[in-house]
Amino acid sequence: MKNFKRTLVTTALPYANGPVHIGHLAGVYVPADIYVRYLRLKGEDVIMIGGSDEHGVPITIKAKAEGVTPQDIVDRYHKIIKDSFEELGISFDIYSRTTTDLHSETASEFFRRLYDKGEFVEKTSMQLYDEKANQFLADRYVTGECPHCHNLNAYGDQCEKCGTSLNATDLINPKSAITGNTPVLRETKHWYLPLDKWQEKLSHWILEEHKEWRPNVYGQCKSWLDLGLQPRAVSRDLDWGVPVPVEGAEGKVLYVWFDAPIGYISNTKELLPDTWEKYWKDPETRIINFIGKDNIVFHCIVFPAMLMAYGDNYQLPDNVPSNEFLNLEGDKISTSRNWAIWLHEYLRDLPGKQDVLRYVLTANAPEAKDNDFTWRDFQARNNSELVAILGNFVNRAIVLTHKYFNGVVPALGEIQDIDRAALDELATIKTALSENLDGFHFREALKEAMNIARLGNKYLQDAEPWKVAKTDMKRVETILNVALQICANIEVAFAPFLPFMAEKLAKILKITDNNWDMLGKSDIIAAGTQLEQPELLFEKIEDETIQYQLDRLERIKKENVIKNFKPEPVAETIDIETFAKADLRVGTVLDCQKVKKAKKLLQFSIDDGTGEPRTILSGIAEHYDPATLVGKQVVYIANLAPRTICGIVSNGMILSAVNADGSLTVISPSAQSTPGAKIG
Ligand code: B3M
Ligand code: ZN
Repeated sequence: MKNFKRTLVTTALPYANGPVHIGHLAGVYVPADIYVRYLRLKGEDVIMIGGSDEHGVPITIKAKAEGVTPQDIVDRYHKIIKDSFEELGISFDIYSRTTTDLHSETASEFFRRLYDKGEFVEKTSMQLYDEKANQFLADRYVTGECPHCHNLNAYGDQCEKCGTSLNATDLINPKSAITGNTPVLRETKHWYLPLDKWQEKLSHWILEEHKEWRPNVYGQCKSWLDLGLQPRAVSRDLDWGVPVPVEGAEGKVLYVWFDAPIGYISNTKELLPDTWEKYWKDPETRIINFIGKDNIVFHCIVFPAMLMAYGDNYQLPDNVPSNEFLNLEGDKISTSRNWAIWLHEYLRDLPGKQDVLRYVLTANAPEAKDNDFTWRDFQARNNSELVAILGNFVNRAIVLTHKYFNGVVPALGEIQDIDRAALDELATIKTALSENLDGFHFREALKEAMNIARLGNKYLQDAEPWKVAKTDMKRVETILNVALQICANIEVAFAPFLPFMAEKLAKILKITDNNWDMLGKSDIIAAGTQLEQPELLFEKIEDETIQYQLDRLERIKKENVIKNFKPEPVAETIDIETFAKADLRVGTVLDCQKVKKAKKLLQFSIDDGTGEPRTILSGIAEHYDPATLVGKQVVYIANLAPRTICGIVSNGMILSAVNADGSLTVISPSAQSTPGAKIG
């Protein structure tokens, strides 16, 4: 591997149009933070750059919908995102935003230089224009019929029903989302970055020089390159963003995907006004972009092309670790359907459990394929791994030291095979752990760290200090010294993954100067050190806590069904005579029972005013407790031909509404009516 002097880690800038959720965390921020903490422990020169992406059309749409300004929206979410990252221990050196003056200047200058160098091509095209709102319509602002599946509510950039990506001009019957008007086509001028010009360089750089990139990243790049790169527009007709710094470009801003990656540069400048350039322009800097899989093309193709066009020694990323997607309880995470676990809500509902989330998201990280987060798995990993393996071992070692030696670390005496084996194993684990971290295999790395705790448990189980204590206290000294060195190894190994636990443990073990070199060693804590009192590192998560979260998701699912309910199309038109043939009546329920051996059927006995009870069977047993229906009034079809079901003759049909979620509601008159009264 090439030798680098320093590392610049960037993390995708989340859009400030909503809070961040576990999918973002698992995909980008938790792995990036683990990596950066690891390099810091190794004493390397590393900075971690983050920030909110505050431009783009979705922010303006949200602002319009709420009747506030786009700035109001981004102020709100930037704060929520920044605070929640901090609380989760994502250790950015800077978390800034793209609405700063510094960013505007940086992005403007970047565009202007490319413009002056003749790196853009100017093109005019026809775009949809809303004459009532007096503006061009971004693709998202247009809805209409999908030309492929004829979904009537497709967006101008994509049909969410069939998944096809579209141009707004493809839509049948387009409508402006701002005014509802039918837009017209108008000519507009934009600047395009000719990616085709960079095709060869990009192909060589990625396909030849970066075969080590994750297969998902490499594969996506390859298929883009194989298709042949096309010029891409880098400006938009919009009033929210960095204005295009060219005369005659009024009403035009930089496309959000042009300015957002420049945000990495602006934020580095903001952090290090005097020395930022060495992180971007020195070939001895290694640049790593942590991103989600939907951002691959922008980071591996578009932004590198921008950097090459700019020149001035800007360096390209050395690696672009991108994860696949994390699903939630079997369904795709979706902001619009509120199908997510929002970080700020997690922190509110499960206070003090930052490390549990970090652990579960890493253990389940969607590194090679999409993965699923479930609350049951979250609980199981906490209870049977963090509590039962890690917490339990550390606690036993420290409690025994207090019990036998008043918390003073005993000396290592004569070493036996079992001690040697355990200590040797630590060095082996260190190698595997470091290799996995260097290769961005965080799941595997975490498993290796956990192996130290497993090793500790096994060691105590085999060495049995509680038994040996009856005969040989000298031997107990050695056993506990070894056990405590294993605890100290846990402290170092987990520091990148579970920083809150590591800090607590360091306090108890009196480790003040943490570094990766200590890992694998068997003399981290000196004999004679007075330990602090033990403290539980993790606590069991009870069923109620999990049930509360599952109930929340269940509620959201129901709300979504109702929100997305589309009434069935109205049936074929009939005339009044046809309708009048159906004899609808009101009746009072005299009795109602389940029909034996028929899961769905209830048997009603109805007072229909004739003095003779009428029997009607109805398939609503799964929706009603029959006892609750007795005494109620219902509406039934009185002249339906009798039918025999399960040996019972049914004389009519009771009317029910079929609701969005499939439940049935029996129809009743709004006030007491006469049994047998005709409806019409
Ligand atoms: N805001 C897209 C996203 O959050 C975009 C990333 C920008 S990284 C420069 O998925
Ligand atoms: Zn479609």
